[in-house]
Formats: sequence, structure tokens, C-alpha cells
Amino acid sequence: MLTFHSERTKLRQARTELNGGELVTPFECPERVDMIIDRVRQQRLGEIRTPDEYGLVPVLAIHDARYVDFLERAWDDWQGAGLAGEPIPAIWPTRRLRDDRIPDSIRGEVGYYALGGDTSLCPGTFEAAQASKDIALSALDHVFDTRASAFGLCRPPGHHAAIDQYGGYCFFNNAAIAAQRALDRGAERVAILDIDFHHGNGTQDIFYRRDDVLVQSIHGDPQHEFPYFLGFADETGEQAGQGFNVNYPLPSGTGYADWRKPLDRAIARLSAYQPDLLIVSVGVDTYENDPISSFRLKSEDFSDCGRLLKQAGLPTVFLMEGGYAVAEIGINTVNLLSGFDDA
Ligand code: Q9C
Ligand code: ZN
Repeated sequence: MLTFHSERTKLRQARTELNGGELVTPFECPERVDMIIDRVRQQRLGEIRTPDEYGLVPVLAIHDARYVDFLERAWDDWQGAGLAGEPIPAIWPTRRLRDDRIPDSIRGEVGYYALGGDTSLCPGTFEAAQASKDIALSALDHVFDTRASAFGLCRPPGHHAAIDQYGGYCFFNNAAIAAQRALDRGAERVAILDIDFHHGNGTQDIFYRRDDVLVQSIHGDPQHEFPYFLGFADETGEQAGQGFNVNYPLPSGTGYADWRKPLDRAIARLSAYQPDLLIVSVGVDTYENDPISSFRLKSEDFSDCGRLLKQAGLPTVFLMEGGYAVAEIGINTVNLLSGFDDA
């Protein structure tokens, strides 16, 4: 399988993440990319290619123009306001406040556009987010053109990013941007299967009223896991999209035997939908030793998961999302991809 990779993804080098009331070094770090690409080389997964550049047009097919402009200038504006740390919001337009007015000062804007306080901004974030979507689009185009599968080593990840919101380490929704490109290139139906530990709230929200993208997600129950406020089983889509969103929340401590049951159901639902192609949002934060997650998948389970995904029989674009056990992230990710390739 071909891998798309860019060193530009490492231009985001944030220093701070708000975690348990402390500022810590972010879990979502550039070393994640090095560990995965090292393992791709070591295991000879296949050729590694540099992505093409697609500019902002495909981003604006999904995201709000003012949001994109905000991301581009946020660091400079924060510095210009004389603020010393990295941008993290301190107030949001939550319940009891208005969300129909966008502030014109940077501290207010950060609160307006952030969905959480976990993800700080820094110089290089915008460029890395652009490289990440270029990787997703290059992988999509390769799969669209050849019907062979591909891996996009995206970073930063994308599935928490909504039309005009960043957070959960995500800025541009790479899977959504790639899905839209497939439709714009003539696909009639696209399916997204999100196997990251966390619910892909951004992806769900973007396609919630549409029937041309089937969105399925297997994740930690939001009753007690991030993003807490979306990802429940009763969220099935609205209007034309009714029935085209499927959530499979699972309890803390879920191991592979119970994790693969919803995977089987998701694959059955995929077969019924008959999409032109499948986009897998790959998170390996379901791993038993992940520092911020609570499932118990073992490294060999990722190989079996890849094998099962092959059964869907679809041209498949794998896009990297989460996974924070840095020492094992390469093993787990490449196990999944090799499991698919070798099936
Ligand atoms: N500070 C993805 O896996 N914070 N995002 C968790 C630790 C948010 C994860 C608490 C986790 C977001 C792409
Ligand atoms: Zn995750």
C-alpha cells in the first residue's frame, strides 16, 4: 500500500495542552509521524510519496471562510495583543450566552472558534493543517484513479474539526475534505468509518443532513469520554440524512472481542450502502496502553481489524487520526494497514 507523507506536518510544534488543570506537552506531537513513517519503511509497507498541493479551495468546500481566515492569523493576532502563552480560550459561547455574534478581539475569537481548551494554537499550525489535508486529498485521488487503497499519514488529525470549530487536536476535517472531493469528482456515495477511540463529532456534524456520505463511528461512550456532547447511539441523521449516521458507543475497558462486534455491524451496513469508496478515519488510541483512552486493544488486534476491513471489498483511503502511545504507534498503525494488504 502507498503512503502519503510530508515533513510539513511537523511544522505544528505546540508547547502546551491544557490537561487536568495543568499545561503539559501535547499528546498530539510531531514524533508520532516519525514513529509511523519509520515503521512503514521498516516493514516495507510500500512506496512513500509526497502529496500534491491543492490550495484552500477544497478546504472551503467544507469549512467556513471566516474560520479559515481566523486560523491563518490567530497566532499573529495573539502575539500582537501582547499575550505570552499559546492561544487557549477562557470563555465560550456556551448555554445561556449568544452564539450568533463573532467577537472582533482575539481572545473572544479563540473562544468562539474552539470547541475545547485542549488544543492550543502556535506558529506552523496553519501550514501543518494544510499539509495534512493535502495528504488526505492526494491519497483520495490515488484511490479514486487506481481503485487501489492508500494511506494518508495526516497530522494534525481532523475528525473533531467541524465547519467552523477546531479542537481535540484537529483544525481541518481531512476525512470530510477528501469525501467531498470524491463526490465532486463523480462518486455518488462515499462511506466514512471512524475507528478512532473518540467520537468524530466534526465528521458527524458536517454530513448530518446528507445522504451522500454514510458516517459510522465506533468510540468510547461520550457519557464519560471526550467529546462528551456528541456521539450517542440515538444520533441517526436528520432530514435527507436520516439513517445515514450510525454511532456505536462502547464502555470503558472494552477489549477486542467486544470492539469487533460493532465493526462487523458497521461492515454489514457498508455493504448495504454500496459506496464508491471507503474512507477509514484511523485512530490507534484504542490501544491498551494509550495514555488518554480506555479501550484495551492489543497490537495484534489491529492486524485482525485490517483483515476484517478488507472484507468490505471497497477501494479504501486510510487517513490518520489519533493514537498517543508514541512508542507503539508505528507498530499498531502498520499492523492495521498490513492486515488489510495481506488479507
Ligand atoms: N488532555 C484525537 O484523537 N483531550 N483527538 C483529552 C487529555 C482531547 C483526541 C484529554 C482528546 C482529543 C484525534
Ligand atoms: Zn482519538
